[in-house]
Amino acid sequence: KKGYVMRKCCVDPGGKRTPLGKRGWKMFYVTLRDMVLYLHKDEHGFKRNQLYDSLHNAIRMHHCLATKALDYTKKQHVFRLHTADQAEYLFQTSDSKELQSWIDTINFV
Ligand code: I3P
Repeated sequence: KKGYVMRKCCVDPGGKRTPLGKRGWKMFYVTLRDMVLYLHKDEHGFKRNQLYDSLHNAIRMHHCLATKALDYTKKQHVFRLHTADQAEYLFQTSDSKELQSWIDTINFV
């Protein structure tokens, strides 16, 4: 699965709250492959900078959990991703169908 999503970092790996200045929403072209979620700057980056991107912006999906972020009301179609290393991210998708599709894909990889 792949596509554009918005991401917000809430809790960094290790469980500490993401510091102010790094909590903003940012757009990524996301691909899910071999149990790893790769966050690329855009589709172009997906093709050209795969290694760089994968080293710097990859989230291992093993023992991750994606749930609808019903408590986050500032944006629509948002899910929360809890990772095995205790990080927490919010991802905004384009519509409710995409939201469910990302959640199902992540939870059943
Ligand atoms: C953050 C940015 C986020 C905001 C976050 C800010 O600032 O404005 O959009 O989250 O609020 O800290 P920065 O880009 O300087 O990190 P929301 O969009 O959810 O309000 P927060 O600290 O309450 O998460």
